[in-house]
Amino acid sequence: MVAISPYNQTCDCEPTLTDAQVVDFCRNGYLVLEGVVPDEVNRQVVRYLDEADSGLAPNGIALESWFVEGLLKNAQAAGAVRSLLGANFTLPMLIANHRGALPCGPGGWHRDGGSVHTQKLEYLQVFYYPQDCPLHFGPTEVLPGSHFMRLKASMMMNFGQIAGAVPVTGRAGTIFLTVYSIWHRRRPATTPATTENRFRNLLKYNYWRTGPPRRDWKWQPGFDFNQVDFNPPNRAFEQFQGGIAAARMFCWLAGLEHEYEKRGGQCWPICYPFVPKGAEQMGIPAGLRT
Ligand SMILES: O=C(O)CCC(=O)C(=O)O
Ligand SMILES: [Fe+2]
Repeated sequence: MVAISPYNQTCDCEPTLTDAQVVDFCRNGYLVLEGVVPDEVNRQVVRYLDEADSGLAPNGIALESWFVEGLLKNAQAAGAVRSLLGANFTLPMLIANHRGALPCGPGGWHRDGGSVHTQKLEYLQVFYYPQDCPLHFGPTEVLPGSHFMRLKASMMMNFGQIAGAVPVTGRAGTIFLTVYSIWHRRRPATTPATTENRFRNLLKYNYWRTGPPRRDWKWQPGFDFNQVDFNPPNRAFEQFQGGIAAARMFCWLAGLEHEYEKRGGQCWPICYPFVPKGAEQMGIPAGLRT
């Protein structure tokens, strides 16, 4: 073991997300990178969680160089984090494991403690499955677009199946990035325990930004922000409100917050289906004009 604690360490790499992918992250509140961690690392993680620390906070795993390189600095995950949080983001310090013995009942809908509702994306909450997590293993379920929806936790807990919710299934090595305040819950795991698989493990950790936001991900030349749908897919919002909130987050990320002005009514970004190609919506920030 090499002691290279990532505490307070920063990381930089090339951004991998395009304008369209950053828009999608703002609308949905999450992004899935399926099976991006190599099997060898996944197996090492499971071994660590079975043999070295089976608790809820296996922070010591972040002292392992194979974990830092294979997971925390994983090329695809770090490229996405770099796109959303900018250069020199901090590596996670706290590692949580939502480890459930199989089979297992569902969790209740919630957003995690300490959430604030804001257009600012100062940090990301990232989840990782070291084993395959199909539906019967009880994946985490998220409600796309819910990172902007306000509701008291005590009310949210009462919901059962919500139309438009998405179980994030994935094969071993799947990482998904979320806006911290997204509504989520654990799906029931119906599969019985086997000698090989007695638990479903789910690691969770945060990356933080260290600099002001700028549009320094992968630009798509000619990308027309007048023609973009910012609305979350589930339409659970009052009409247009989800899209307005997502566009506001996008502007903040692009460093254009001072240019974002929602004057109300038929103003950017809500007119996209009706705007003729080449025309500009009222109120589109100058920095996003074609
Ligand atoms: O176990 C799950 O799938 C959900 C976990 C959860 O709620 C959390 O990590 O905050
Ligand atoms: Fe949670």
